[in-house]
Amino acid sequence: MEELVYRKNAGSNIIKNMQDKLLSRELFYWLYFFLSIMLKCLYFQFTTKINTGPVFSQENIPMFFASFFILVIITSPISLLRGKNRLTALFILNLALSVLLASDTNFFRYYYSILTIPVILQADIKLLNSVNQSIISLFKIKDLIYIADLPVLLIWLVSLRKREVLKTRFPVRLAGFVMSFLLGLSGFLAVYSGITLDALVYSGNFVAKKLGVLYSHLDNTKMYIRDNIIDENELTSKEIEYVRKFFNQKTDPGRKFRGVAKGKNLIVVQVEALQGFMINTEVGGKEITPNLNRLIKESLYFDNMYYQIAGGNTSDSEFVFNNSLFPAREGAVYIRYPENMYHSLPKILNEQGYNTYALHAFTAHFWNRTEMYKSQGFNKFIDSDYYEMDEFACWEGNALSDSSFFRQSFDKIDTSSAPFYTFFVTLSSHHPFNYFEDYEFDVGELQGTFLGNFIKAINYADKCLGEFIEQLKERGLYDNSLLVIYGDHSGVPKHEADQLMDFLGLEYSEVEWIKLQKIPCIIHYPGLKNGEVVSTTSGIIDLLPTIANLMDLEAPYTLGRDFLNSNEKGHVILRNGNVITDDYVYFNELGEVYDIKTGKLLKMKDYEKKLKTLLNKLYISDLIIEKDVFCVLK
Ligand code: GP9
Ligand code: MN
Repeated sequence: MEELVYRKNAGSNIIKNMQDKLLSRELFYWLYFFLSIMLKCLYFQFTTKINTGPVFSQENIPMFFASFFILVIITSPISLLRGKNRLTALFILNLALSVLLASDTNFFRYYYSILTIPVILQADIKLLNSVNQSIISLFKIKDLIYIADLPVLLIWLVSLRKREVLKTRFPVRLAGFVMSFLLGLSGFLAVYSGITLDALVYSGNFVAKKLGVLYSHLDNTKMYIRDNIIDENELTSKEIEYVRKFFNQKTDPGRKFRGVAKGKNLIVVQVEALQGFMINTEVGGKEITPNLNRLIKESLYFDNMYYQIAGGNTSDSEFVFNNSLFPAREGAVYIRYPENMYHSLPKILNEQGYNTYALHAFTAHFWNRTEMYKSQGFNKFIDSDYYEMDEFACWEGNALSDSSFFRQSFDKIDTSSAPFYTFFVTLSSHHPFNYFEDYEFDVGELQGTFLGNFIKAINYADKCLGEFIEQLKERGLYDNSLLVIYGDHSGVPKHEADQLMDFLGLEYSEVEWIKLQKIPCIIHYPGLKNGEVVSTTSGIIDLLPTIANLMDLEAPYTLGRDFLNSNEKGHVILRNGNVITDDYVYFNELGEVYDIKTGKLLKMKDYEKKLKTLLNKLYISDLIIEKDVFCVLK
């Protein structure tokens, strides 16, 4: 009897031991899977430089946890599978994610964005091009990290016998699935709620930086499904008529300054992060922008112009300038709508026999410029490949200095056989500005601070613009061209507002802050000697109609207005629905209107009608961009 009990106990002990062994083996397999994929995700984030600095710095922690919780969500259904199927599924998932991350890495090194469904659908053009052109240079030995663990895992999986795997009943498996899914979801939502996905910096890369590459893929897919499958995206004849009517109703604003630069070259410089408050401002008795200040004295200077970017940053300003449309509602119009038909400034000038060039000494595919410059009609894009990288000055120290950029540019284009349009996009004064910390411009007590470095960067950009203007004069182009210089967007993010307010002697308020989001705009036409300051509230969107008037061109499909002629009150509509006018500021999210001078809250009711008319332009712009209206409205 005793022996029987002993045997029974021994038997259940053996079973229990076996179960424990199997459980620990299975747990080990899962753990191995998580460690391996997390390592690969982190490798992706840092090898692409989407994230920088110490891996577990405060900035990177949300990305780390978000990646982990998304991985928990993705793997949770695997708990439902029986026996060895679970481990096989984990292996397949490991393989699939590894291939995805390796492809992302290669693609990112070339196109500066992760793979998205539209890109995969265009694989023949984009991916194969990148494969043909530089697969070997893109691949790095350390990328083997993506596949290094797979052979061992495979051998292990194949040699594993069925009885060596933990057997569980369905209710246990179901509980495992539900619990892990909920854990993943709640963990992710907790991280997500702590992140401000500020619309102004929204982009696939920004999402990947903050919430990891895995979530960025889910986010892209969600956007794709919404735009292409759920949304009824057909353009209706009613919509075409609506847009047509809107443009037909536009009245001729007037003829002041008409044709003062007719037939002349057009030289435009979009300056990185140049903000209005830098102009005519001194630090320790020295002007920050002496060259621009000098140019202003003999130019039209617009001191009340705002940038209007959304998710496409620099590229949005380029788009707004060249098309007089608003940026896309979400993401970058350059990336999301490159195949649309646009009535862009280069196209208008091409029709007049101009040669049109976009110049930017950076990787051509950044912001999808190669595609978008083509869509906008630029005859040629002079990108970093055209330049000798002989001098660096930029945020990562690896981009051509503005000085060298300007010095080399005119030798790369035809300036004699026909009038030309050159669209320069500078780079040196790009955030973060610590590259300029040791640059010789005395900023006094601001030395070593964010603002101090920004001021130095702008002082450097101004020096290069000074050299550029000298060059224009030496080449005889200054008196033969319409010169337009403007800033693309702000350089001081809101979290650095205090220092800026101190520097300018202002007290922070939302109204004061929005008033600081101005960019300077300087226009010089041949023969203009005495400068004039134009203080009408305006935006970059107004530049195309204004230039069209100065050059005696027709630009019927523009949403901006010629602010040298318009009899409307000055105003600008921002992409987020905020409106700034000569008299008031409307904050869209708050639904509140403030007096622009006194900062006093005004009665919303008095402005509702006017605002509705103004904001309708955003609707028209979205229709045009999202439904490619210009494809039929030519
Ligand atoms: C690089 C540069 C980037 O091409 O234009 O500018 P950003 O959008 O980051 O300001
Ligand atoms: Mn920029």
